[in-house]
Amino acid sequence: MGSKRAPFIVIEGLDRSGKTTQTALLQGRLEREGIPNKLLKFPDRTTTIGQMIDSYLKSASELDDHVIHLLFSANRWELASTIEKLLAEGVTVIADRYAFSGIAFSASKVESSASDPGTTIPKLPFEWCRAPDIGLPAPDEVLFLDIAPEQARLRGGYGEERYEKEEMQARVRQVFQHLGEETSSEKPQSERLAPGTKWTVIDAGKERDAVAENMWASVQSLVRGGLTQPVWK
Ligand code: NYM
Repeated sequence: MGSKRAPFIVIEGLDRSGKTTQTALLQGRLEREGIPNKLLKFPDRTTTIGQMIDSYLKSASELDDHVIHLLFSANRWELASTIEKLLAEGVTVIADRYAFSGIAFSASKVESSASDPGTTIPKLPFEWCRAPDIGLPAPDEVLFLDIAPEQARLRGGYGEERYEKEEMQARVRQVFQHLGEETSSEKPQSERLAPGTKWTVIDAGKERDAVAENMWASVQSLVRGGLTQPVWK
């Protein structure tokens, strides 16, 4: 009874965690299994907002930290109704990054403390970073591709974009780990950051095919079975 909807799966991770390769492999697997799917990538650099984000990431423009955070969130809201529509039509949605990246990167920006210049303090409070994404369709599962920043760097170095520095990546990893704990199914649902989201840590330091297998093992029953409950918000 009741029609089923498709699941929403998000892939998160540090820069150089293999996330884009693994997202493509997961999509290939869904194709081979005959499962209708749509791959989204955040930021979506094709929209007007996305172009502003792209320019900021390439350091071609400067924006206040609050402004860029809100643009990243707005860039997700631009696709919120599309995501819900696809899921209702039975199309599995895979997103390469989502709101968890939004929180992790912005909450990792620091400045030196005025009272104690030797220490750093966050530029944006965690709760402020979280607020603009409240109410977005929430994923049914997040696959967090976990890798130590030192190991990520050895994979050919970070690129030229903003945030691609080892100290920043180390802070981002800590915020991701915190988000994972807040999303953990061990907590009562009322206390979780995303009540219906399953958070799965995937060891991204393993060899490519092993990572792909672990990801598939984690999501296969979800994508084969579909869901009856509405999309989490
Ligand atoms: N990023 C990504 C954010 O800072 N906030 C967000 O909301 C999202 C979705 O943009 N370093 C950062 C993480 C990355 C950068 O992502 C671009 P990618 O996957 O390299 O295109």
